[in-house]
Amino acid sequence: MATGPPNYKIILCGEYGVGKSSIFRRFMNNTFTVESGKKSTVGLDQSVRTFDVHGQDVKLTLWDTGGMERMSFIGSSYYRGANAALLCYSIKNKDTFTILSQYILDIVMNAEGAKIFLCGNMADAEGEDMVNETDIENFTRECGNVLSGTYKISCKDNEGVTEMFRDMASVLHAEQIGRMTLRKSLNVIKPGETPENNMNDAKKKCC
Ligand SMILES: Nc1nc2c(ncn2[C@@H]2O[C@H](COP(=O)(O)OP(=O)(O)O)[C@@H](O)[C@H]2O)c(=O)[nH]1
Ligand SMILES: [Mg+2]
Repeated sequence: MATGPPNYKIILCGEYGVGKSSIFRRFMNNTFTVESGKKSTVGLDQSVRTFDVHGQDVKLTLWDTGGMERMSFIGSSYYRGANAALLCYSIKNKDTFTILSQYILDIVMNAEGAKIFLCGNMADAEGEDMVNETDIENFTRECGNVLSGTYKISCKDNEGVTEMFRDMASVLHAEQIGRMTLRKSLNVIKPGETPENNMNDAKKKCC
């Protein structure tokens, strides 16, 4: 079986215009453009980057929506097998924040087991009716333990983007290691064993 660094799939979620493609471009080749609008390429975009997590290579594959923001347009392949969803909003647009619970529903329904991270983009912006700390605290409380991380970034100023992905890589990998350790300690299936003969062994031991 092919082995290599673990690879975690992350999907970008959130309203049109919050900066998902800008996050994607920062991730892919560390660029920023003021251009908005739907992608020129058709379909979904993916990019892979490797991060160092405590001396181990961990790959993240980031998926962008290609301009089809809602589940109904995007299709289930986008969500399928996702290890994480980056729930994006624009700090300078409250509407993109208040709608997030709908996106959480999409994620929970279509990407079972995916960890959800909250990302406020456009931290460089200044204005009147911005998403503030109280809004974020209230939302985080309402979400209970649904959120695995909360970040504020600026794609424009390149603030916090790499740190965010490094943290996500570390959280996702720690969870995976935890799951593997648990499986090992439960001794569910030993190498070369099938669940059936493992059961038979257990029966032999107890009878
Ligand atoms: N001021 C500011 N503008 C940004 C930032 N990130 C993205 N934008 C702009 O917001 C607009 C929408 O970004 P885009 O990445 O296309 O959003 P998407 O529709 O969610 O993919 C573009 O004009 C970007 O240049 C940011 O951090 N700060
Ligand atoms: Mg986009």
